[in-house]
Amino acid sequence: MPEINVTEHLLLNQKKSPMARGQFTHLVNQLILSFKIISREVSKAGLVDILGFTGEINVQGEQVKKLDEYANNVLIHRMSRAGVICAMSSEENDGIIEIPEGFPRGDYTLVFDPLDGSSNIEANINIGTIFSVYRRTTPAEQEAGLEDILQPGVEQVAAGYCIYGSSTMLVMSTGAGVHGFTLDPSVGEFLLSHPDIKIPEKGSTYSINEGYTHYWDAATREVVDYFKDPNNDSRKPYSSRYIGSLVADFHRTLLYGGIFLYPADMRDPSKPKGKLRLMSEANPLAYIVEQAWGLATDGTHRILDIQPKHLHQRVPLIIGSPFEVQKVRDIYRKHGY
Ligand code: AHM
Ligand code: MG
Repeated sequence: MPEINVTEHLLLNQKKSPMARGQFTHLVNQLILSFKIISREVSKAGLVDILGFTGEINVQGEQVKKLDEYANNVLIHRMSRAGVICAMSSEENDGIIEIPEGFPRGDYTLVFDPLDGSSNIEANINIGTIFSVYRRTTPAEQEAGLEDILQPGVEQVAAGYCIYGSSTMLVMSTGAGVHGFTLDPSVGEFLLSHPDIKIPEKGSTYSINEGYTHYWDAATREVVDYFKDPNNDSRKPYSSRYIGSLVADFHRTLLYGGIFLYPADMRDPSKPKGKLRLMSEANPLAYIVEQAWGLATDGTHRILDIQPKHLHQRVPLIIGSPFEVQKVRDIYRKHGY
């Protein structure tokens, strides 16, 4: 296969996806540079004194790790000065991130989780950056605001994630399929390694934090029982796989098929909607999975159709191969969802 990088791929696919115009290409190039910088820091994390907590608590009430903060700063700094974004939102920041005075504004808004799965950093487990790009909805002369960001996932014009692991890989879609690019450190470029990814129609693994079984409702318990049942449609139990790092669990599910679930639970009455965030986690992965012919639901609604009400809204996430996601929807429907 001739070596081709992300920008070349975008330009080659211009007909299928009209996104490869100058401003959008520049946006992707700035994201890529941010991912390379974050990847460099992640890969030397064991070598420098960058691991550990900063001692601060982020807007979700979790302790902030130094690498999360680093990744967040890289993305905010680079993307707010790129001249292509008019407003941003990060999982680590309470409100909307405005573009500093004096820098040009562009047509796009960006939502990101700078370093998902960061509780796994010390164990050398894959972590990743997740992102979504939208086009602004308000007139360009106006200062961009919340409404330019709070759009349903179906309005995304691009989304993806960069996974930092045994190799660094960018998986993204601009609405014309899903393509994977692996960072070749010897040339410093993300090269096309996984063209046109399609999730298998049916898989053989399920992925859920089963430690919370006692907090689930009857429908979710029946769902998981189905996957473990030797008499299910596959006539054998599914294998259980759970890393606890969404990007890693999703990436495996995308490539091998099967299902990932983070359902609602009764653990914390203040979080009745699950743990994962609609804007920075569920929407971009739902966009990717649908572009790869998979499905994503909150149990009742298609994730991409949900109208977000606030930036850090949580949502149950059930995502993966069509067969398994449809099965879960059927069981939930039977329980009156
Ligand atoms: P984070 O954004 O604070 O890293 O939290 C999200 C992570 C996901 O990567 C993962 O799927 C989930 O939390 C795991 O949660 P749990 O430990 O409750 O299973
Ligand atoms: Mg996260």
